[in-house]
Amino acid sequence: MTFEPSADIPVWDVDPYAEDVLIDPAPYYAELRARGPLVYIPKWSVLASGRYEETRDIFSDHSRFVSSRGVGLNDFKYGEPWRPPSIILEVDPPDHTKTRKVMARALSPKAIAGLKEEFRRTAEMIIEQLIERESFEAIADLAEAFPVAVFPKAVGMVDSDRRRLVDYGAMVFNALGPDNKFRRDAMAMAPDIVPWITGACTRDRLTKGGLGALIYAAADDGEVTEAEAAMLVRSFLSAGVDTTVTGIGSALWCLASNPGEYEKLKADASLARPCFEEVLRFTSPVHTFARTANQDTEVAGLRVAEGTKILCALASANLDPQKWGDPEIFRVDRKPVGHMAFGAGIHGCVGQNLARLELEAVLTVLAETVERVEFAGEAVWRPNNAIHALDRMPLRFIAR
Ligand code: HEM
Ligand code: OVM
Repeated sequence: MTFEPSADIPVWDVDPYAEDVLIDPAPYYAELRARGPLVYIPKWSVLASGRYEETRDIFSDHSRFVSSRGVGLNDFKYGEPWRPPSIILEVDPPDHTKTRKVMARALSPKAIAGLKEEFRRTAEMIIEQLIERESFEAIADLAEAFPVAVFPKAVGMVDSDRRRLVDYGAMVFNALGPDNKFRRDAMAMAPDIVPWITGACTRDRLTKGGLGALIYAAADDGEVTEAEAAMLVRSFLSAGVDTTVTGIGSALWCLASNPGEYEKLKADASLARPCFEEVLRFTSPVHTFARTANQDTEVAGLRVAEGTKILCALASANLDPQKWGDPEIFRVDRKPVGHMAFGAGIHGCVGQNLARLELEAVLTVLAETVERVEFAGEAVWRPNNAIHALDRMPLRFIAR
């Protein structure tokens, strides 16, 4: 759908989904913020928001800026979704309220507290082996290896498949973009991966005592149907792997790039959690989620017509100098309260406590056992329509 944007909104002939932008987005974000609170991008007939204040306002107003028309470029009102929509991410209240409650309970601090020791033991085992090696491939051997070792087990999956879990995440996030090369390449994997994912979500594929079983317990109580429970387990598998893989990869990249900041973490391992928050602010694993205006409205005094998609560049909000002092500087003790990497408002990441528990384990063990984190080759980014992630990163761990 094309439309005429309000005349006071600047028009920018840019493709936010071009490979060079996805790989190195900072210049795009800087110009997006400089051009105005909203810009119109004719290439995809959408608005984009890159400043902190407006991005936060849009995310905080779920009644005007809805998720039920999809949180990517495709407007579900007109275009067919590539899979049955998520019953938590891609819905509005009141539908959202019920499923959110069930997911929030399964991912509550209480429900996940028992995972801490296992996360720590696994981080110790993996990092111990990496210290022994001259160098290693940090994305495969740590960023992927750790979540894939702990997360499917926490969910209670009886059989895990690293490649399919990681590739499904890449698909889900690439699907939020336009029909470009990245989306098409990801979608080519669907016939292999989607049936496997769907099959992994049923009650009989999940052990007792896992997070998946907590969702099925809600089905037993009549809070959700059996089919809805399966869809919520699918949400775990959609949102719970690539995000933390990216978080770990980007944390290692931040620390290898800023040895002085790694020294601070080593001197005080209790900085593990604040360090992760700063990694999130600085790198924003999910760089963009969209909303759709469900009525004629305004943002920052600019007219926004019903049906308009707004790309909310969370990564840009997290680098906005109007909000953050020296946003281009990575500081492990910044404590960036209010960052947008987990979103904001009613859809704010329901898995954030679990993500923090994972990163706390990795960063604490790192600080306690690794003297120095060094690049052993060039770090290369992997373009994805919604995730800003490393593809490969050779590293060396020097033992403490
Ligand atoms: C929602 C980011 C980890 C499950 C979100 C949203 C963001 C986000 C930005 C908001 C979506 C929106 O407003 O449209 C991240 C990041 C993570 C992470 C950066 C790790 C570093 C996880 C994990 C899980 C998870 C580990 C599952 C265990 C979800 C779910 C939603 C969500 C189900 C939808 C919530 C709703 O719509 O109410 N996440 N996430 N996430 N996340 Fe996460
Ligand atoms: C889902 C889901 C939730 C958050 C992120 C995500 C785009 C998917 O419920 O399927 O990835």
